[in-house]
Amino acid sequence: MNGARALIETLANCGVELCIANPGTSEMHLVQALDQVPGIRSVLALFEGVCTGAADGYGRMTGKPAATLLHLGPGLANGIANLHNARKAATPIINLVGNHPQFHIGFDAPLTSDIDTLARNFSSWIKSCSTADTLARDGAEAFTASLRANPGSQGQISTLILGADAAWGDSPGVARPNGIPRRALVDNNNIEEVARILESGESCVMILEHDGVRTDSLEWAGRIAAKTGCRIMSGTFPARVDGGAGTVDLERMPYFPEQILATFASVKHLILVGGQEPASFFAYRTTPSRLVPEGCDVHTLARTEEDACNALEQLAERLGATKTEARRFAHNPPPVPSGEMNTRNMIQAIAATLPENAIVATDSGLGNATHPFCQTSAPHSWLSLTGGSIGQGSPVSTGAALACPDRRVLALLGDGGAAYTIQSLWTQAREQLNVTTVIFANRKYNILNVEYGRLGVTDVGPIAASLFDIGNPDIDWAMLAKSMGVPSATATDAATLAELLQRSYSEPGPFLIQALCS
Ligand SMILES: Cc1ncc(C[n+]2csc(CCOP(=O)(O)OP(=O)(O)O)c2C)c(N)n1
Repeated sequence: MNGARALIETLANCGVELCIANPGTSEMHLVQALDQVPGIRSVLALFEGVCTGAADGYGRMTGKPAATLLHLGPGLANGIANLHNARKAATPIINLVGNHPQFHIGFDAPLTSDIDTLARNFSSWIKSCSTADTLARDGAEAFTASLRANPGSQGQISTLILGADAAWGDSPGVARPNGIPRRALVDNNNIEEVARILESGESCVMILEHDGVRTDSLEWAGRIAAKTGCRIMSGTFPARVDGGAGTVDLERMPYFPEQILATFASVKHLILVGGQEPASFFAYRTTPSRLVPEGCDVHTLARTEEDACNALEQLAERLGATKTEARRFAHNPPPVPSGEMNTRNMIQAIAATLPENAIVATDSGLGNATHPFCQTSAPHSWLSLTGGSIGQGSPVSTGAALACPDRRVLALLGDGGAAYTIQSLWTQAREQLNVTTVIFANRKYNILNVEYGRLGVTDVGPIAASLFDIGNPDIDWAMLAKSMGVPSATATDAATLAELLQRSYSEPGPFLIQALCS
């Protein structure tokens, strides 16, 4: 058995079920092993940003790492933007990056580069000196490391950079899987301190992120909120939150810093559960980076890497809230709209038709603004753009559909963001994935116009205007989708948008709707 075969068999034994690949010559032995080892589904993506974003979507839905297979430094570099988003989401991923053997590197052949430096940016675990002897064991370590929660936004991405000689050399055999790492339990003093604050009667907001916004965590948080009167809120862009009718009523932090400061204006205590202090997405001259108002105290119930769910359960017990009824979202979807394609109507069409148990992936564009309006629609999982690097929504929807073939996935994409990773459609067609993609085709980078205005600029010059405009030529998204094997249609009014959404939900396979809007 060679190193590649031992590695792939080890990963399969650990529980890896999916490899999203864009291979090259240095990965040929890994490709051969994928051919030989049953249990790992191999899926081709035509751009590495799709591989890494799809691994992110898969990991958010299953809690398990998918493997990516990437071609040396340049292949990895193409995938980094979505690995950045995945790091912020704390998604488990294992990157397998091929490399030249050590003896070849000194010749500075064309694809030679410093892969470790690239990997350092987003990886919580890196190994680049494997031999055929160690490769299988290193794979088992990479798997374990991807399941270990880390502080702050270090993420859970393992990157195994393997020389071709480690892959083709003789291996001592398959390695045994390690145990699964557990999150650390929070200190009892934290729970007591937070309980006293919640009992003080002063205005409190609990901010729930990562482990703190999981469905079981929300159940405890909802009971605590009902018992004590505190507010519960997710961050602005949670990696995954399961919401909709019947789920615990949860607020969401707004986007702009002045909105966040206004939200917390009369709050005396912010309680962090699974995340960090609120910070402004961008720096501005007139607003602070730290979004905690004067006189508001910050307390940590559980840090990112700690067991937030257990901490909330203990807190609920301490407060006598385990049997309290949480407040829940009612089922009250809006009616199907008619009329022009304005923001309100498009949001309403999506909320009115959202199918039961859908997974919604958002990027730039209108998707995120749709979230609050879908909370009284059918239950769903919502996957946000976690790291601000646009071009994530379509790959994430692809990975979510690979993870959950029985659920409809809805990708809500701005046309600017969609253009980064539109190759996802081809993988969706080839694998016949149940993804409905809506592209809000306003032919512009609208948010950049908004941000430009926030600088106080009233006169948008011709160069600035051309840098925020993505018309001329207009991309025909419906035609582009068809060319990649995805059926499509165009909506120019809200009733048609709703009708196309419903049609796509009733038929298997992918579908794309070009929503023409201004
Ligand atoms: C990788 C990356 N490049 C550039 C940006 C800057 N950026 C933020 S939003 C945006 C345009 C989004 O346009 P679109 O998707 O059409 O949505 P709209 O703002 O029009 O609603 C750009 C270029 C970014 N966030 N990430």
